[in-house]
Amino acid sequence: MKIDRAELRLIKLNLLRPFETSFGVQTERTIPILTLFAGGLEGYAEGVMEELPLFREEFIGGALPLIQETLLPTILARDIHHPQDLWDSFRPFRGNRMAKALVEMGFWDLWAKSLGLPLQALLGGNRSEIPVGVSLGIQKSLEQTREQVEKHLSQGYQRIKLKIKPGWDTRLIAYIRQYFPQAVLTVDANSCYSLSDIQVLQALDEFHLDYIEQPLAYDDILDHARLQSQLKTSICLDESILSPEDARKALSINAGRVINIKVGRVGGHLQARQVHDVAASFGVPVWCGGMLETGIGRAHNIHLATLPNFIKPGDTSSSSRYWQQDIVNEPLETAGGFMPVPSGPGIGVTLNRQFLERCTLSVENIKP
Ligand code: OSB
Ligand code: MG
Repeated sequence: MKIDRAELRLIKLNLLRPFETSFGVQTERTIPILTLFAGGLEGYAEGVMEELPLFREEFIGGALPLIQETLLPTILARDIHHPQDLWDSFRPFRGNRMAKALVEMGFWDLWAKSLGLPLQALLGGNRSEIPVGVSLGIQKSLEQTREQVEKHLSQGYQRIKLKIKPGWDTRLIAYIRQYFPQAVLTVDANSCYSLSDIQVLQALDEFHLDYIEQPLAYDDILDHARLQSQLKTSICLDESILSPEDARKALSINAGRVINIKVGRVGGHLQARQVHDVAASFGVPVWCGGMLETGIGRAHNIHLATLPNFIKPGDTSSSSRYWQQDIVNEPLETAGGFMPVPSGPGIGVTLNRQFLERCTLSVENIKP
C-alpha cells in the first residue's frame, strides 16, 4: 500500500476533571492526531507523548519534528505491505517509540480498512468486549476518594486503580480497604518511591492489592526485582517497559509479575503484540493501559486488548469520564465492566470533523 500524504494535527481538549498523579496535575491535554491517506482511505492514530517529558523522555516538542521531518518522509509514497516494513524503515532511529507508534498505528488502521476488517482481526484478537477497570487520580480527601471508588464500582468497573504518592499512600489504602474489603484494588506510584521506602511498600503489601504499579524508577528493573523478592503483592511494570526486549529482561530477573502495555509507549501494535507474547511465555498476564486518550487512541487500545493474554481489566474506561465531547462520532462507553469492541473496519471509529477543527491548534500537511 502506498501512503499518498499525511496530516499531523495538534489538538487541545479540556479534561472534565483534573487528573492528579505523583508527577503532576493535568487539567487539559494537548494531543497529536495523525491521518494517513491512501487511495481514498484514511488511517487514524493518536500520540501519547505529552507537552513535557514527565512520564518518559519523549515529549511533543521533540516528537512532532521527528515525525514530520524524518519518520513520515521515510515511508511516504513507498510500497508498504506490512507494519513490519514500516518498523524496519524506522530501525536506524533509536528510541522515540511514542513517535514511531503514532505512524505505525495509523498504518494499521489504514491496512485494516483496505481489507475491510476490524483491527482486532489483523492483530489476532477475537472478542466482542473487553474487561475494564478505572484509574482514579489523587483526590482532595479520603472521603472524596471513597465516593469515587463507590461510584465506579457501582458502574461495574472490574478493578479500581488508585494513584498514590509519598504521604498519600498507606493511610489512603487502609481507609479505602476498610470500606471495600472485597474490591479488586491496585495502586500506581508512577515511579515516586525508591528502595529506601521499603517500609511504606511493605505496609501496602498487607492490603491484598492485585498489584503495585511502577513503584520505583522509570528506567529501573534491578531494584524492582529486589523489591519484588520482598513483597507478596505482584509488581506491575509500566514506565520501565519500552520494548519486548525490556519485557524479556525484566521478567527474566523477576522484576514484576504483571505488565501494563501501552501501545504508544512500546512503539506501536507490532511491538505491543510482541510484549504481550513475551509476557505470555513467562506466564505473566498483561492489561491495556491508557494515557487519557480521545476516541482515536482509545479505539486502538480496545482492539489491542482483544489479544488472549490481556487477562486483567485495563484502564480503557468510558470516554465520557474524560471529555465533555469526544473527537469521534461513536460513543466508547462501558456497560457492566466491559467495553464493546468497535466492529467497523479498522479501529471502527470516525472523526467528528467539525468538532476536531474547533479543538485544533495547528495542522501540517506532509507530502512526499
Ligand atoms: O501511569 O498509567 C499511568 C495517565 C497518564 C499517564 C500515566 C498513566 C495514566 C493513567 C490513566 O493511569 C489511564 C487512563 O485512564 O487513560
Ligand atoms: Mg501507570
